Amino acid sequence: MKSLLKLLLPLSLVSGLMAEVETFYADAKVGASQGSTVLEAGKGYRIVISGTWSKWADQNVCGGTPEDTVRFPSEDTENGKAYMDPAFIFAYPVKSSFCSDVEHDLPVPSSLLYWNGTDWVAFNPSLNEYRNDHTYEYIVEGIGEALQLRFPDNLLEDNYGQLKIEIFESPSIGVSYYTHNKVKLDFLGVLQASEDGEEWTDLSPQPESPIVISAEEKESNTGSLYRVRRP
Ligand SMILES: [Ca+2]
Repeated sequence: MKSLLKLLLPLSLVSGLMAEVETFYADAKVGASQGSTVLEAGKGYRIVISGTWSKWADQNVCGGTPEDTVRFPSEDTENGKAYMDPAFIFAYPVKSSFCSDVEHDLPVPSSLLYWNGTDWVAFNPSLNEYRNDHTYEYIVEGIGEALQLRFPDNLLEDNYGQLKIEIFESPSIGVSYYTHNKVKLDFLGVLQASEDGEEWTDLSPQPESPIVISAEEKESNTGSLYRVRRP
C-alpha cells in the first residue's frame, strides 16, 4: 500500500494530465448552471466539484453536524450553515422532511443532476464515498454541449451556497476509479478497507502536502491509473 504513495511524477506530466478546460460556479439558488466551453463529443473530461450548500433556509439543527458557513456563499442573499455538499447530505434542519422520528444514517447520498443531451440524470462521483473536504471527482464523455448541472431541489428561493466546478481534459475516459486489493483510488485520494471490508480509511496525502499518486510506475504510460491529489 505504501508504494502507492511514494511515486512522484514530473510536474510537466501532471500539468498535462490536468489540462484545465474551465472553472465556473453553480449557485444553489439558480435552476440549471452551465459552463461556457463546449465539451467535444466523445472526448473524456474529468470534473472536480467542491463546496457546500443548503436546500433549506437555515434553521435550528435536527440531525447531523452542519458546518458554520458554506464554503462559497451565494451573492446578494442571506447564507447560513452548510448541510450538504455536491454528493451527500451530512446534516439537516428542523423544517426539512428529514426531521422526523426516524433517525437517518448520515451522510445520505444526494447527487447533482447532469444533462446527458436527452435527460437530467443523477451525477455520481467516480468514487461515491463521502469526503470531509467536500470535493469529488466525476468522469464524463462530452456530448458536443457545454456542461450543464442542476441542484436536486425544486424550491430554489430558500437555497444558498455555490459549488465550484473545475473541468479538465481527461487522459483516459473509461476508468473512473481503480479498485484492487481493498484499495480504492481516484483523482483525489486513496481509501483502504479494513480486514472485514466494513471501514474505509482515508490514506490520501493531506491538502497541505499534495503529492501525486500512482498505482505502479510501469503502468504510467496508460495514464489510466494516475490519480492526483489537488494542491
Ligand atoms: Ca430549497
